Amino acid sequence: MYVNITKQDGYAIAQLNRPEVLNALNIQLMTELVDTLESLDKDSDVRCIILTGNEKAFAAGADIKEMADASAIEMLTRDQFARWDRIRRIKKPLIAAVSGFALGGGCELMMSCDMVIASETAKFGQPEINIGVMPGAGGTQRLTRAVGKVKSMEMVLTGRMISADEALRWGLINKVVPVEYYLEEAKSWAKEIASKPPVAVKLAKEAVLKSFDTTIEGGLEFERKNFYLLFASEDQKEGMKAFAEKRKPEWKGK
Ligand code: DAK
Repeated sequence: MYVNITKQDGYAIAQLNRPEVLNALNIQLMTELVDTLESLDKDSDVRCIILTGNEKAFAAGADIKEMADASAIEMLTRDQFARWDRIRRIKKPLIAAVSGFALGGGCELMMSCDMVIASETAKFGQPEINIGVMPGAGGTQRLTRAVGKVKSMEMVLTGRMISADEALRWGLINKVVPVEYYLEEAKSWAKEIASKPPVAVKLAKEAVLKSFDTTIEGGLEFERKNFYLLFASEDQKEGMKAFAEKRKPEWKGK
């Protein structure tokens, strides 16, 4: 098994487990990962998902040895994009807890998550240029949206790694903590999100993601519809009533 799962306090942790090659993302690992995320997405005990690796590596990229001899047609028929695309459709919040290397496909996988907690030892990069290719799983698009054109160009064209502090300053990640605490910090974020009304969490995530592929007009309209829809939920009635009664709301998830 290349992905370990644990569940607690309303959230799940999916841990990449191919440490001998710094969690290089081969097809088998990606298949297991996507299947795992989809099954957690359907699991009503899980309201938030942490994706992590180990202290040395979140993931050092796609498995270079696995794709080294592939032809363009083999790459095309392996249809790896279909697998990566399924991550984009996960509806529950995904938090990446990153320590060590997050490179190439590893950095792209991290950017497919909704939030990122990193250890001080984390290193981020899109080094594909150094092996004769370029980012292939969203790197040129998601990185540019996260850090802007010039910094994205710097990372993609030089292949240089950046530190956790730089990544934080550039807006690529949410928070940096000492290496002993990165997973604990991610768990505390996951626990907090798991305590929120799940339907509102789901529709809010959907609306934020919508901003990546729509005009401001279309996005605002989408947001408004999701906002109205929440007035059909029992949790909206409960949340506003509890506020007025100065008590803690009790969410039903409907
Ligand atoms: N693939 C395969 N093996 C890898 C690997 C990788 N990406 N990264 C590390 N390893 C393996 C090493 O070969 C080594 O294995 P052995 O030699 O022990 O058998 C082991 O992990 C430990 O690595 P090192 O000995 O190199 O460890 P160091 O601490 O010295 O160096 C390093 C760490 C991260 C700087 C170095 O390993 C490194 O540069 N790794 C490669 C980083 C890289 O170039 N990553 C980008 C890969 S290209 C797509 C989706 C995604 C992608 C493409 C298409 N589609 C949807 C179609 C993504 C492409 C990529 O990510």
